[in-house]
Formats: sequence, C-alpha cells, structure tokens
Amino acid sequence: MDHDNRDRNAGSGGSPPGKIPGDTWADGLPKGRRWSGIAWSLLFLLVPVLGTATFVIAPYYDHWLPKDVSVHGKSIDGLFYFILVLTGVVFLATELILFWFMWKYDAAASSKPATYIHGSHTLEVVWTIIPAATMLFLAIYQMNTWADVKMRRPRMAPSVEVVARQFEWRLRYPGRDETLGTEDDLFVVNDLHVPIDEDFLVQLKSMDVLHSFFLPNLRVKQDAVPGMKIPVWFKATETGTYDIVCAEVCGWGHYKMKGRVTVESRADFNRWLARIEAEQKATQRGPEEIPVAAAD
Ligand SMILES: [Cu+2]
Repeated sequence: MDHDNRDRNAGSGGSPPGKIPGDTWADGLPKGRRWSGIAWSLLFLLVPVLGTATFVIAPYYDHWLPKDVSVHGKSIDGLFYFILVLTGVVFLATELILFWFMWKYDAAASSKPATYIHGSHTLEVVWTIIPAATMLFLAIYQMNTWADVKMRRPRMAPSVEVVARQFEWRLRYPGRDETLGTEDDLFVVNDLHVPIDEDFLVQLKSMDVLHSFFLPNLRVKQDAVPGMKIPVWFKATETGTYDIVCAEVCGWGHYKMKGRVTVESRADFNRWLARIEAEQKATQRGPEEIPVAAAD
C-alpha cells in the first residue's frame, strides 16, 4: 500500500512522478495484487450478467407479471416494460463501463499513475439534462393511462363497497334496489364476485389502519385510508378466480389478509347474488323471533 500512496501523491503533488530505483509502479507490487484486481473486476461484472439473467429466466419460473385480465392492464404493462427497458439499458451500460474501468485501469496492470482532473462542465450539463428530459417525457407519456385508471371514473353507482380491516376484506353488495346502505344489502367476506366485460366500481374504505387493495391480475392497487371513501374501477376480460391481497403492512396478520375475486358471466354473477341473498335471509331472524329480555 505504501507504493500506491507514494506514487499517487507524486502524481497529484505537482512534482513529476519520481521513479524510485528498483521500485516501479507495477514491479514493486506483490503478485497477488494482480489476481485480486481481476477477481474484483469479474465480481462487478457478475452484477449486470446475473441481473440480466434473472430477468430472462424469471418468466420461465412464473416469477413475472401475473396474467392480465383487465382492460386497462395492457397500457399499464406497456408503461412497465417501457420503463424497464429504459432503466435496463442504463443499468447495463453503467455496470459494463464500471467493469471495464476496473479491468483496464487495474493499478497492478498499469505503469502510469492516476491523472487528476477537475471534471467536465459540459459532461455534467449533459448527464443532468438527459435524465431530466427523460423524466419529463415519462411524466407526460403516462398521463393518459393514469387518467384512465385513477381519474375517468365510470358514471355509475358503486357496484360494491369494500371495507378493509385487520385482517380481512368485508364486502357489501347493494341488494335488489341497487343502492348501498339499505336494508337489502348483501354482506360477504373475502369473496369478491365480478361480472365479466362490465365496468365495476368499488367504493373502498378502511375500518382501522392503512391497507392496500391489490388485485394483481386486474392491475389494480389502491390504498384504503381510514376516514376516506375511495373509488376504484376496472373491467375484467377473462373468467376465473384470482387473488385479492393487501399490499400495505397493516399489522401482525398482514400476510393472511387475502381474499379471492371471481370473474364470471353476468348470469353466473346474478345466480351467485341470489344464493347469497337466500343464505342471508335464512340466517336472519325476523323481528318476532328476537327474544325479549326476561324481566328480573
Ligand atoms: Cu391490510
């Protein structure tokens, strides 16, 4: 290490890099140094290689985006891939340059001391403007998708009210009167049913803490905030049963806060609603059956 410092200091101190007899920059270093330089370069090369390999292999092991079964999912996935390619190219370029510099300018392999410069004003302006322009472009480019998913709400009454609570999803369907908050409302837990090819509007609430209503296959993710009624909408395009998960650590039981969403035809959906209605009626006691408290 002494050798390093001596030569570096010589390089930066204005005096010409003095050559100490029998002790040149490379000769004086122990042999192991060269191998450690190679090892470190290759170790850093592993980052882009393994990073890329992970992304290439992941889809084959089903560790990739879940199947998209929503109308707006296509544009969300498109944005995701676009940003992934953009950042991926920058990531690969910087990692490969890092590797190349470590390899080429390995102290043990080079006889020249480091040159000190004061940087380049032009270069700094360029590498500030390019990312800033890219971010601005992305901000504008994604606006329409954002508006579709979060701003252009379908004009309709809520199809269901979803109330998140530790640690379940309480669902409330408007009954036959199609109005929430009336006597014929239907109550279900963790089992959301949705008719296919129809706009579906959820009124999202939280009973206790912050939760996040996440339907991966429908590309829906929205925080549930106590004290707020938040509209969430989507249109499902494929029948099947998919996950509902909570995407916000909300307490000890967060991991088990999951439900399922069943996308089905309008006829099946109506049949299911009728069944829920019948079950609910069967378990509800009429006013005459409620026992009157015995007088003391
Ligand atoms: Cu939660």
